[in-house]
Amino acid sequence: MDLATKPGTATPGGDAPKTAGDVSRQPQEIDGFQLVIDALKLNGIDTIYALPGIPITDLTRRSQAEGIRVLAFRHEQNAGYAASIAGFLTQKPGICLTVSAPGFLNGLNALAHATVNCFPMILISGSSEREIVDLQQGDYEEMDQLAIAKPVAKAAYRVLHADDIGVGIARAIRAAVSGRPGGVYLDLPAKLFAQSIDAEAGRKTLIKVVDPAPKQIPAPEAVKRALDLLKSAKRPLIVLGKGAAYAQADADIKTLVEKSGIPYLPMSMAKGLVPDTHEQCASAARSFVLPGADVVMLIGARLNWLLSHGKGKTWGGKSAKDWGGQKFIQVDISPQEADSNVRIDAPVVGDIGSCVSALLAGMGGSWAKPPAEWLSAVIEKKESNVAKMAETLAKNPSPMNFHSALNVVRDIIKANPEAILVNEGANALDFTRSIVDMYKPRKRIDVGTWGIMGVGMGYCVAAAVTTKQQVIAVEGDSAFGFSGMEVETICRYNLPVCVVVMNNNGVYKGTDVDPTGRDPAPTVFVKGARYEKLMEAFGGVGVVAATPAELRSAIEEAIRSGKPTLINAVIDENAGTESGRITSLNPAAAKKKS
Ligand code: ADP
Ligand code: TZD
Ligand code: MG
Repeated sequence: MDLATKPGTATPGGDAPKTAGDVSRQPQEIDGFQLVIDALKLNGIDTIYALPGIPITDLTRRSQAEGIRVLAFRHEQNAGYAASIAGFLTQKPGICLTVSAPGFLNGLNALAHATVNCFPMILISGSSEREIVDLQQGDYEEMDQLAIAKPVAKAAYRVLHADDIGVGIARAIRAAVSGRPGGVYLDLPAKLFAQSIDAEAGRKTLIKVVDPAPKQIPAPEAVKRALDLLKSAKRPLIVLGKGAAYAQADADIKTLVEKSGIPYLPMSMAKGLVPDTHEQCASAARSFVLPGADVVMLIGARLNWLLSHGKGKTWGGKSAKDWGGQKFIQVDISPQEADSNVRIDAPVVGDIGSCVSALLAGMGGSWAKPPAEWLSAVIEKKESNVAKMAETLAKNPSPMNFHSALNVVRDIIKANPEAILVNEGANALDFTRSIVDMYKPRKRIDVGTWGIMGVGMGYCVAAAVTTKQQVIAVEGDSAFGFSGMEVETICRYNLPVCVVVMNNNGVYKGTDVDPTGRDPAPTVFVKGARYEKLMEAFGGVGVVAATPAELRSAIEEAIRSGKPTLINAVIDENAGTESGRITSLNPAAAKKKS
């Protein structure tokens, strides 16, 4: 089918000829709206996460009329997070569409999030009139959006002429998905949408991007260097990061892990890339394998704060700045990543699919497993920690705590391994990550590199739409508040999303008080809040669950019915700890240490 102007498809607001008589007398024209839609469709973009308004309302309408799925949100930040995670899940850039200045700024947070997390996303924002913006004459929603987006985007472009739309969209797609993926900003001024050019000539300006994320083959000597180092290891460890999950090289990664026999540690969003229940999984022995390992192979994981920068006590160093003495292999698409925190002895630069298959080829048929003492020490540590956790999980305290509630979620995910688990909060995040095993790749999506609150409902929408699977969101009550209004969006599109709000009456805990007695403490909320009524308000199912049994039957029913459901899981308000697992990052704790 011809993707550019089709007779009879022009909608009000476009500049296409109105009658057959016009068509015979005038050359056919195509407007900016249509060129944007055609360029997106030509490149396989089938979904847009949006919030309409001047100047992009007609772009949302006409995109929908042309078969693109347009999901309209209640706040651009949530549309943006949805687009970012759609990029992670599909390897296609997730598109977020917003209005100018305030809408753009609301979407900007997600653009930065996409860049920081290496997710491919394009934020497309309408903008006001250039001449007025540049002279700062006070236009409607005036803002120099391109300049503001640049520092947080991987790339940022503005298109001023309709015949540049094809190039603008092609560049945005390439920048988002090639190399290290990231967030791209595309500025489309209001005037552009109304510009009309000759349809025939306009169509010729569109570009179908060929090979948008080209393979990057690692150098043979880099692969050999890495394998030689791995071979020499007495206590090797593999760390899988979300870059490895993104790469969709699932079978080869599992083969690499199994062929090498090396214990592996999945980062949060890499859980399930190889099942958490695999005998080589060392998650339950994390604090043993990190300082204990002598050679560590990082696959799509950065040595940032989440891995204590590769040094300090976590890695067996004597103090916070000391290196632990490990040698590192780093498999990553970014040639600049190596040596960012500690020395990387064997960088392997390339896309993970190509790197892992080259490593596998280099390993050949007879690869010696790591020394038995190391493997048995890891297993021993792991078994004792798993046994301790099992004891805690078996308890059934009243009121319910994080463990007894998450024991239920753990069983449910085991029985429904295809379900997507969305997770945010502090304790609600940390406990879920350590208690709920994942069995399949890209099934766990969470707060990511920044530990950001607010991704929850946007992620739920995008996960349901792109995967068509059941979504289960485990949300701290604070975390949920950041995007809670999108339960209307979930109901409107009737998505199979079950939100479990871990309601402990506040941020970390619900027990703080204002010492002056005037106000509620900054960390606490209305006690006994009825979050489930929010879902009921829009026609979804709301349930209060005060016991693990109630929680279990409510989630099972949500999965059975596929209906939008919100379960208010009443958790002991004393149960959490300050900042969950990252208490040590609080300035007061850091002060005590120094
Ligand atoms: P985690 O938080 O799980 O540790 P990070 O976000 O820190 O993961 O690291 C992801 C890494 O993966 C980034 O350094 C990024 O460059 C890399 N990466 C992303 N996609 C690919 C890919 N297709 N091939 C190789 N490396 C990739
Ligand atoms: N704002 C944003 C955008 N991100 C953040 N991470 C924070 C604020 C600070 N913050 C955390 O790091 S966790 C958290 C906040 C506000 C909420 C924790 O409360 P919760 O979870 O109810 O979601 P628990 O289970 O009560 O710990
Ligand atoms: Mg809470």
